[in-house]
Amino acid sequence: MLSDAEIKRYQDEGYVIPDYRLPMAVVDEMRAELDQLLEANPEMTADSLFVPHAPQNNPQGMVASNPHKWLKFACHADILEMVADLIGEDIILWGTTVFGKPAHTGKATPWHQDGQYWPIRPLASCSAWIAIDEVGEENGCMRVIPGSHKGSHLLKHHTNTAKDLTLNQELDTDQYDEADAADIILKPGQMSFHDINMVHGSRHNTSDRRRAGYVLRFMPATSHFDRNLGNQLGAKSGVVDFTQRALYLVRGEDKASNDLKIGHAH
Ligand SMILES: O=C(O)CCC(=O)C(=O)O
Repeated sequence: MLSDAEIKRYQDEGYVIPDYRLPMAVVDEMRAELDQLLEANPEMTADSLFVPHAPQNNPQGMVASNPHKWLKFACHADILEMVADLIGEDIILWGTTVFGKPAHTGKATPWHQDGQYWPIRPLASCSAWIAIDEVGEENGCMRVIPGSHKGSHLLKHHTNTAKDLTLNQELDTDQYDEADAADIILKPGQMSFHDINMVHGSRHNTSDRRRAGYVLRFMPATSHFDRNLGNQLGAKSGVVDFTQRALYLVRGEDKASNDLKIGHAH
């Protein structure tokens, strides 16, 4: 599905926005599902809603709303094709998050590398960030530091528990140069893919428009999802529990003795 140039861009820069857009019917369905999810959880903000496709894994206390629909979106055939182009044919879907940044009050996401949070060894994962709304600079699009994944190691983070942040592990400011940042501007249905080591974050949303994205986390099934390590990392980041996280083998074979049974709904 991806061109050679798109694959090379992902390898060289750590991210790519492919020349692809989900059909509007799918985007409309996703937006309607997000409305329902928020209706079912009136006490929650849309800023970060974890694992809507497997809410039984969610320690946030989020009330489930059509998880099978969220799983279906995550397994869209075109998306899996593109992910296979980037990380190979053996693929595990191990997480999803809605980053739904409301208008006016939307939280920022601190500069970070995803690998700081995740119990995957060797560290390897590709995120698909799908725009549900129109996403631009003014409503707090994701920002990336192109090429920052290249060292293939984790940079120095500290804990920041400020209430206006979606996540609490933040890169030390001497670990990156914000002047190098690129904005990820997307139309509804467009998506970006980013590597687990890439430095990224986003600003607050002070605009009149919501900025919702549905993010899918895929790992190559040649890596292992280490639940014990997950325990330690989850305790640090506060909002996630990896011990019961359901792993869905969505393509190919598991090559790293992953537990594909724990946490699945009956
Ligand atoms: O949506 C955002 O603002 C942050 C997203 C993010 O950090 C991620 O998808 O890894």
